[in-house]
Amino acid sequence: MSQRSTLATAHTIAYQLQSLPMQTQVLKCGSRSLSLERAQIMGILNVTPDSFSDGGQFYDLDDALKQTEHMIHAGASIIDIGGESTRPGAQSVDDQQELDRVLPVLQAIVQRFDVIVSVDTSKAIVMREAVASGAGMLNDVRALREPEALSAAAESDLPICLMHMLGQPRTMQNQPKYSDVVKEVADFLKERVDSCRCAGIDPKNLLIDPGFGFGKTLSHNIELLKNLGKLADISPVLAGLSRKSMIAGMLQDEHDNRVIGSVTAAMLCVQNGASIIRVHDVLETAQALKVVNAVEYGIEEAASAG
Ligand code: 7PJ
Repeated sequence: MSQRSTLATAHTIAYQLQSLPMQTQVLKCGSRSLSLERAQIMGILNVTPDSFSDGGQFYDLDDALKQTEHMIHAGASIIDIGGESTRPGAQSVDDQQELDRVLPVLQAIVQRFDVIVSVDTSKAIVMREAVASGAGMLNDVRALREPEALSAAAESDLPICLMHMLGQPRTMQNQPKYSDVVKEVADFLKERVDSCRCAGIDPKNLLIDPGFGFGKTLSHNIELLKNLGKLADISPVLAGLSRKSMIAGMLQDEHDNRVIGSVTAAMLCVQNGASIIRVHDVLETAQALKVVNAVEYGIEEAASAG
């Protein structure tokens, strides 16, 4: 039995014993709700000229909207817009540049589609403007450590993902070292969760993320994937490993197609307790997730076919 269903069963038994109504975690993302009873897919929309993997591809507004529509139809319940590239060695962007990249796309998506929009940013000003423009979730690879970010997130009253990163994007892959990667990442995330509580953020709004590839070697990433359940005991887990170099590292070949490797790794994350998976290839991931869910929960709600 997977970590997800073991946890779910333990919860069910606890509630049945107490004759209480079963509580499933539901995130309030502004005017929309998101149930975490089953794993959800977050589709990646990078609006940067230099982003890793799909950099430059969706920089144009029309292209960004087409890709958004495609991801929604394929099964994404969240669209994550990022205006700062955080690939190793990436240059930083200033406030205005990031606002100019993110806001027009965010506003256009909110106007046209019924979907939760998350904004991948570390800057308080981008968080505040994104909330004012209809964002339903915040996603910070620096876990609200930049000036004012904690208060901007607290004011938003939206779900926020806190990610672990060792160092800064420019240098993070220069020989990252841990004595116990799982414990150190968990301790960091616990400390950030505590800081959020102290800043007045409702713990129900917090998601955590080990930050695959952010200051980690391949073996660190694998260790974290195997032990994702330990993080899920702290808060619901969001995991992103789509097309990252850890996938190429596991495939051990020079071919550029990382899709099947990414989907497989995403399913392992789900089995190990992840609530949200952040991916480029939504259609392929959604298909795999349907198979996992059919086995895990039965086929009643999955489309029944011969
Ligand atoms: C992540 C992210 C991730 C969260 C990026 C890429 C690099 N946010 N933003 N988790 N990665 N929460 O898309 O490969 O792993 S940018």
